[in-house]
Amino acid sequence: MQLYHHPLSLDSQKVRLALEENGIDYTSYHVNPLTGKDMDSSFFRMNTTAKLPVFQNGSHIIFDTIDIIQYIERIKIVSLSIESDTTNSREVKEWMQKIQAWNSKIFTLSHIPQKYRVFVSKFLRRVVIARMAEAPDLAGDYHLKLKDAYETEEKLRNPNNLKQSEEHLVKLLEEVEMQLSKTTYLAGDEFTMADVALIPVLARIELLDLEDEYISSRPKVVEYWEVVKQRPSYKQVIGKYFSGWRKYPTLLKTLCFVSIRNILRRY
Ligand SMILES: N[C@@H](CCC(=O)N[C@@H](CS)C(=O)NCC(=O)O)C(=O)O
Repeated sequence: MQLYHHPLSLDSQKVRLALEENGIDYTSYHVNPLTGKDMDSSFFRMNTTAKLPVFQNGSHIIFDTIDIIQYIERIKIVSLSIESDTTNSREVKEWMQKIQAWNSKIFTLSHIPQKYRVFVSKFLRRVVIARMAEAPDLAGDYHLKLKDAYETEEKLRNPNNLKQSEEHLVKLLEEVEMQLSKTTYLAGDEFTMADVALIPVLARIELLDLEDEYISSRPKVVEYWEVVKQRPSYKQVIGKYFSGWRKYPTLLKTLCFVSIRNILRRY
């Protein structure tokens, strides 16, 4: 089994947490979207949305995050010949869908200093144009990615889009706070894939230094966040890259790569 992912991608983090929690071995391929690796024709041919993550098991390729997580759970159930626990699977799925409905893109990009954002997005547009020249048969799909990039820039110019995303996140966190006042974890007193979907959202808030606004005012979420951060899966998937000072070398590495490529005009 292969997973194409990146530590910075929220949906990749969800899938990697699911793999770690279920003890599933897989071959890991890092595809850094900030350096345009997702635009390499070898990857893009398989996945013309260029979105991460992509999970592959033989000829079976899955692009949807929830589908991948459910597939991973099924692998575990089959490989251990255990009874499928359906007692709270409806709640788990509902929570996963609710969390998945919040799109982190505008929220994240809006909280990155504009000079870095503009610098990286200009670089990425040049990467797409260079790849298009290398693989003309994929030009139509590369064009869609360029269009998408311009539309995102446009959305970022309208403050209503950020406002909507913030309101959506607040509503989600309020529901989570209410749930956590009744149960230890999101879908009951056991850790489930619903928690796997939520953890990267909290990690994104922390990465952007927005805990005071979104986490600290919600005591149950604060308590929960401290508990789940102790899990080996969190440390492996997120903590290793983003805990405290660690986020600086992780982000700096990408920025250096982009700067050097820009100076050399190598896209
Ligand atoms: N197919 C995925 C979408 C995954 C997705 O949106 N991934 C983000 C990273 S977390 C991405 O790759 N974005 C790049 C882009 O929007 O161009 C799903 O709905 O589960």
